[in-house]
Amino acid sequence: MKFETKAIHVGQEPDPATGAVTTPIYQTSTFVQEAVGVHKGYDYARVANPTRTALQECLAALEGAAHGHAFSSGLGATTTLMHLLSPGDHVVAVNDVYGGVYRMFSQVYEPKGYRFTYLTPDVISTGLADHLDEQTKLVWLETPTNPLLNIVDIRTAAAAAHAAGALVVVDNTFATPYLQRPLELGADLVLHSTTKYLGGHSDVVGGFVATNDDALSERLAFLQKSLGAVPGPFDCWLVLRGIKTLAVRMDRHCENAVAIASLLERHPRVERVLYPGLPSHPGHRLAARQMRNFGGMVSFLLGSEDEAAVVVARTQIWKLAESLGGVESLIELPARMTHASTADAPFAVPGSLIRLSVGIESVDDLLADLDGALAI
Ligand code: P1T
Repeated sequence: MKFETKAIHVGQEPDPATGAVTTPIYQTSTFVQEAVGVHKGYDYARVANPTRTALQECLAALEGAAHGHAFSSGLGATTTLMHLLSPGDHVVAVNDVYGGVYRMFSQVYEPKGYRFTYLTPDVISTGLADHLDEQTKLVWLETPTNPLLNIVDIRTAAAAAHAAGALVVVDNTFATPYLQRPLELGADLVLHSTTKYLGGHSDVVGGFVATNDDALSERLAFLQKSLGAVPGPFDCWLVLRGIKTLAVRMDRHCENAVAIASLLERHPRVERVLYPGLPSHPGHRLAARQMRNFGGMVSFLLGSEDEAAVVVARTQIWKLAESLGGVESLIELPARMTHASTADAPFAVPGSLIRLSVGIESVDDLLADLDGALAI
């Protein structure tokens, strides 16, 4: 079965009780038992819920994974993964991770005795082995990265990590499984903020982890029910509905993004455009190898932070907001918004950086609005 068909059908057989074509929202916290321990596979909704099961099966299939676990948010998924580790363990992470992940690592886990090393995407892609030690349990990758759109070589990094006995997690939020499948490239775990492209409509917060490793999946199911960062049935249903149109949405996000990136690259006020689909991007060839297309996120640098702050407040169609991956176009200033928590890090994002989440509106309207905001 091809990707588009799986997205619509896997885990979503018509409801056996009623014939409902669309997976019902099983809005229930508990399930009746015929006798103690005798039930239809569900006893309490923190442990499992049929709407969540449908989402987990569908999204796992899209990632080419045997197992999937849904969480209350991307950070809920991250917290749960961190419980695979213990104080004293060492994590190597790409240095431009999402600001919220950096905040969790540096302000929650580091004070508890976990060790973190942050490496540039280039070092991770070419010289990771030199930075791993006996305590290194996890290599945390994001590719493309948020917000600098750097590309990390998943296959090379996974080989180095595995040689040192470390697990590899890829946060696949920016690419989605339609554009990139990290497990096929050697990753052990794939993580998503389903809040973004998977939900696709900026109306839900959720997270997800997939793996092909039976033992890891068993541990994650245990952690999912024991830590309790689970999504509600309606949230699962919203993500499941979003996923059905993922392929067509991503095609349009990519098509619009390349047009926007090309306009920005020609614009005299723009100092630099960061989009892996541009041949000028240092990760372009690698992205072309490990991704189907280059995604809907574009970042660019203006001359100063003040100029950037003016531009993001001037667009009409592009809404000034955090988050990404919805049908509507968003614009933001990472240094003061999504990535403010990296301000003290050596790899703080430049103040003059503007990040775009390119939506699926008419590209002509998007180009005109952005061009207008950039006019002096
Ligand atoms: O917001 P939440 O669902 O908890 O997901 C966190 C997260 C994890 N990974 C990546 C790559 C992300 O981009 C995010 C959330 N990011 C934003 C809110 C943002 O605007 O970048």
